[in-house]
Amino acid sequence: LGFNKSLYPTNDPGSIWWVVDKHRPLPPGYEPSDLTIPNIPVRPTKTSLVERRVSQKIIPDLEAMVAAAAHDGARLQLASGYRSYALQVSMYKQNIKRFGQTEADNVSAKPGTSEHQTGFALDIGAMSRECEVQACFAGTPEGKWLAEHAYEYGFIIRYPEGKRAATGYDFEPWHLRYVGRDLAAELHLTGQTPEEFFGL
Ligand code: DAL
Ligand code: ZN
Repeated sequence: LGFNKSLYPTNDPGSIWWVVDKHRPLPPGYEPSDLTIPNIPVRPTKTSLVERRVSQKIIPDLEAMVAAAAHDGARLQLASGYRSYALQVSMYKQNIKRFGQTEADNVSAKPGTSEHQTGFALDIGAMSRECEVQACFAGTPEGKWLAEHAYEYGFIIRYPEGKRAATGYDFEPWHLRYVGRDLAAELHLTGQTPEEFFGL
């Protein structure tokens, strides 16, 4: 029995298989209609609640994942969920200031092309704050747990190491994208990005 690659559309807002990247921007002004704050630990921050919301579609599996991780001693925190177009504008500008245009484009999405705007992506931190938003997060207990188990809850490490040609971005072991359990398992098994798997 083969995997049905056309079960959900990859080009429709709201589809859990919606692929958003540098070549596939969101519709102008897109905002998910079902943004909700999940019941999981959040990274203490001065920023508004906006960042803590995600699409309701991912919440049951997100809460189950964080609980399972805690059971295994990995203390996950939500660092950043949904990001509006306007918020991405300020983050992208900050990154250009800090890193310059070329490097900023390897780590940060141009407004209107960020997966965070879909409501299906989130950045995870560890309660210890160790290696926050750095590649070395992959070596923390939380980073290792995610690499091993996130797919069981429908999440993929969206920007894997060495896949910049396919994804457009450097390794981000903290950035998860919800695609549902079936596709996440398939991508985990094949080691492919959504772009590679769907031939986009
Ligand atoms: N850091 C990811 C690529 C974003 O800005 O959406
Ligand atoms: Zn992210």
